[in-house]
Amino acid sequence: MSTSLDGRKAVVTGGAQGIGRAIAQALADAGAEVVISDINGEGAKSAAAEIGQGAEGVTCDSTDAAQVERMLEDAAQDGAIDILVNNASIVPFIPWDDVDLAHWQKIIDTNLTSVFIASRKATDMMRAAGRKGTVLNIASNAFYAGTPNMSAYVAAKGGVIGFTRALATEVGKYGIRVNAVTPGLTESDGVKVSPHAESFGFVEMLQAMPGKGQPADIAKVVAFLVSDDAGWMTGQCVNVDAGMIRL
Ligand code: NAD
Ligand code: 4PL
Repeated sequence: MSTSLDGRKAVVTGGAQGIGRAIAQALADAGAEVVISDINGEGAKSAAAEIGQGAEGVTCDSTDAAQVERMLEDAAQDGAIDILVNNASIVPFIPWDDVDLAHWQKIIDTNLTSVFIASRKATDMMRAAGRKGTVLNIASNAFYAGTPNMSAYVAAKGGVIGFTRALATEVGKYGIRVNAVTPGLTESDGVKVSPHAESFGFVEMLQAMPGKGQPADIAKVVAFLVSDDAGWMTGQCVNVDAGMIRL
C-alpha cells in the first residue's frame, strides 16, 4: 500500500467544517501539507490550527476566479499543488415551489462553476510544472436518487460528475487523474443544523447497512483516491453511502 501522501501539497475547498474538514484531517494524517480554503476564513484558520501538521487556513470564495487563482498560486509556492479537493458547496433544502432563477443560479455557481474555476487553474499549473497531480470532486448520491427539496443541487452535482469524466479525458495525457466521490446523507456540521437532519431515519431504511454516515467515512475514501494506490483510476465516481444506492 502507498496511501502515504508524504510531501504532497493539497488544497481542500470548503474545509472549515463538515466533510471538507474531515478530508483535510485525513490528508494531513497521511502526510500531506494541507491548505484549507473557505469563504469562512476564521473557520478555516481554526480548523487548520486544530489539525496542525503544517495545515494552513485561508479565506477564499470558490465562486470568485481571481480569489481562487491567487489562493492556488499562494498554496503552490514551487509551481503547483499535487492534490485539489473541490468540496465547497451549499447544501440547500428548498421545496420545488420555492425554486426560482436566483436560487438556481446561486447553486450552479457555487456547486458547479466553482469546480470548473479551481480545476482550470490547478490543472494548468500541474501541467506547467510537469506535476502528475490529481483532482477529486465531491458530488452527491442525490444525483442518483433525485433527492427531494434539492433540485438545483441535484442538477449541479450531475454537472460535477459529467465534468469529472470530461476533465479526466482532457488531462489524462499529462498523467493528471480526476475522480469524484458521491457521499450519501452525512452528519456534517451543515446537515446537523438543517432540515436534512430529519431525513436520517428514512435514509437509513434505504441503506444496506444501518448507521448515520460520518464525515470521516467519506474522508477515508478520498484519501485513497488521491493517493498513488488509486493511480490506475481516473474519470471515476465512487459512491460512499452504506449501500443506499446500489449502482
Ligand atoms: P457544510 O455546509 O457542513 O460545509 C460546507 C463548507 O463549504 C462550509 O465551511 C462553507 O463555509 C463552505 N463554502 C460554502 N460556500 C463557499 C464558497 N462560495 N467558497 C468557499 N467555501 C464555501 O457541508 P458538508 O455537508 O460538509 O458538505 C461538503 C460537501 O459534501 C459538499 O460538496 C456537499 O454537497 C457534499 N455532500 C454532503 C452531503 C451531506 O449529507 N452532508 C451528502 C452528499 C454530498
Ligand atoms: C440522500 O447531498 O445525498 C440529503 C443533503 N439526502 O445533501 C445531500 C441525501 C442530502 C443526500 C444529500
